Amino acid sequence: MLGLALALAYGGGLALNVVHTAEGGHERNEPPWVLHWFLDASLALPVAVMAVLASSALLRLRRPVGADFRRPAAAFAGLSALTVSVSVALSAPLHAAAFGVRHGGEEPGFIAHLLRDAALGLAGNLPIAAVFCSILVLIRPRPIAARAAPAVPPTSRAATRRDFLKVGGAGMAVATVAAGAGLARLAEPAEAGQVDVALWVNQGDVAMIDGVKVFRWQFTDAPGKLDQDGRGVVISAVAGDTVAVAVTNTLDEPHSFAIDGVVDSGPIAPGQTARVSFEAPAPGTYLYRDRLNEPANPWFGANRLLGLYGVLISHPTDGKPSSFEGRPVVAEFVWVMSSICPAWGEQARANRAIDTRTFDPRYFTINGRSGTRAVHPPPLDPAHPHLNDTVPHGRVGETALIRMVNATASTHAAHFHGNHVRVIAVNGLALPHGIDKDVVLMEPMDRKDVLLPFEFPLDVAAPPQDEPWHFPMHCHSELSQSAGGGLYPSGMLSGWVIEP
Ligand SMILES: [Cu+2]
Repeated sequence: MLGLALALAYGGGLALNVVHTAEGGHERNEPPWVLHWFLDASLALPVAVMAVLASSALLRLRRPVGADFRRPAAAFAGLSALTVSVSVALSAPLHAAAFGVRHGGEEPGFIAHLLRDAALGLAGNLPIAAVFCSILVLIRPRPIAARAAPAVPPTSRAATRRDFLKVGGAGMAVATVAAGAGLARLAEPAEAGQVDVALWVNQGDVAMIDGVKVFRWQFTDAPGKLDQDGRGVVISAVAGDTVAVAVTNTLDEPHSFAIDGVVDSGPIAPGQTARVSFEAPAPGTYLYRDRLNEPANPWFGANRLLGLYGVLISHPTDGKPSSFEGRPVVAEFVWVMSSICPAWGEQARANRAIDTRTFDPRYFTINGRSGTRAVHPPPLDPAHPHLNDTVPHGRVGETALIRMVNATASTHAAHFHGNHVRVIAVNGLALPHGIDKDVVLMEPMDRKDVLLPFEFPLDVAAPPQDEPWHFPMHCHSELSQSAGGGLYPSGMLSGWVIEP
């Protein structure tokens, strides 16, 4: 805006100065021509800046959501040229009085003089503004107008400097068991029906980022299987579906399968299979877990902390989880936060009772991966799409949904750099208008659904056209930051990417 004001003040000033000189106008102690132009234009600059700012404010109020940037730019150019011309012409009598201006010919009347100067200024300013704003459009062709004037005003918008980004997520096929499913696109709405799930309670060593193998328990989707990425099996259903789960306990001690307020298998003896059936609850994100070895406060349930947890997604019946200011969510991600304690793993390996006083998690993971393993996940493999499920990515104009679930016993705080996310559900409670946050607090066992809009921060003046932009996401919890000693090698770290 300062650039445009400069161009208009000095360019338009040139036009006026040329005409006044040509008709033989004079001031007392007139300086040389070029210097005169420069001085007059500099005097006009504050007026021009105010006029350009006023034009901008005027347009911002009326800028339609979703409009292309070219129209606002053209309107801005035209209006700025007009307001600057009129303001400078209005200030001319002041200028004339101060510097003793004499026109060469007959002195025109005030109104005639004003109109003439404004018209002259406009003739010079319009082409300048047109060129200036064409350059603006050329270097920034993305539709920034869509960032303004949300249909539903978020509570924190007025207070935030940055605009809001959409969140993308790993899409689950609706009404299927998405065992480790990753970045699928959202499925079409499905009929309510039956979802059959088979789970096995297994155990074994899981490799950490530093090569250390930690003994873990897991719900997996095949006998004898162990998921190295440790997110657990994601059960995906549509609200109202009948979900039938068969849980086989292959271990030497009882385990259970439970979702608070929905289902509880009770203890499943070693070698036994329990069959439970329940109606998929209201749309949202749920944590299932082994509820055994759990004190009164379920945060510290030992069997869950040893790895026996997973996520149930209940999709809305219309298949549309939400939208971000009218822009539909195109992908979903599931982030399961877990804390991994090698000491507890050894006690479980030795079939000893867990000594809860020895809980000392050395790894904090998202979908089983910590540190740079989650920031730079393995290349997307069609056979294992979940291997890229920690880094939401999408194009400008797209929105993604991240379903965050905290399976740890500690509070975590996911800080999204680059933009805000909109929290649309907290522990099953839908927030109709959402709450915009750049740090999402996750208490133990919390489930929060957030929308991430893929939009550049407003302070990125000219986003690159042909390369992806990466923004970090990191956990602010000190436990996670310094886990295992050091800075984040074993902590929760991730990111998101705007693709070209
Ligand atoms: Cu931060």
